[in-house]
Amino acid sequence: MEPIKSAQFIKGIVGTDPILLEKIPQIAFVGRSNVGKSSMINSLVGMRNLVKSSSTPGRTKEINFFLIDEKVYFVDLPGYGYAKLSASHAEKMRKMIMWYLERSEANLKKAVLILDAQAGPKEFDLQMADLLVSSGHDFIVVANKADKLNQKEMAKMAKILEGKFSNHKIFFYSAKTGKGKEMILEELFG
Ligand SMILES: Nc1nc2c(ncn2[C@@H]2O[C@H](COP(=O)(O)OP(=O)(O)OP(=O)(O)O)[C@@H](O)[C@H]2O)c(=O)[nH]1
Ligand SMILES: [Mg+2]
Repeated sequence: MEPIKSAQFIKGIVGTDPILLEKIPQIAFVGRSNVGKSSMINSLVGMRNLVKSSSTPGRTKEINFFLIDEKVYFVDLPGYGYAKLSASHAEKMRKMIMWYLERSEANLKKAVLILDAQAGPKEFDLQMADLLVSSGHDFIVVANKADKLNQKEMAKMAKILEGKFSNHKIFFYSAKTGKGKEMILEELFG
């Protein structure tokens, strides 16, 4: 699989926008706050600072569109479902995400449901999986921050994830080291 050659930030939206109706397909990165959605996009494209990421949960506040190799949009969504976020912020983000996935008529090719490989699947992740299924979106599961696990822990987590997401492809990834990148790029573009 060839590496991504170009990536540029196009715009951030908070509601309806002409970009949603473009023919260019979208790949959306969804998941709880702080699981590493923004970091994963940076790491997949090989640009450290394309997307702002932060150790403070709630970093991403808009639905951000990045044009990848002139042919697909990576869509970085805000996160929610994180205990340390204020209830009002989380609710606002929840509504925005629901709208994008359920009602915006976005040209979504695939969703990437990211979760924390160490924390494992949380109630939120399962709810998000249900939402993706009910809104008709195809998705893969990525357990990010796999650099925090040893082999044995990873094997154990793989079993748990297979139990919860039996109909979906599951990948371990590390946005920190880039381990797992080839397989994910192959899945998204191959
Ligand atoms: N060890 C490790 N840390 C990571 C990895 N990916 C992200 N992080 C860290 O996790 C924190 C959150 O990363 P973000 O990419 O901002 O997470 P996000 O899901 O975009 O968060 P929101 O925008 O708040 O929803 C940052 O401190 C990152 O450096 C990884 O693969 N391994
Ligand atoms: Mg983010």
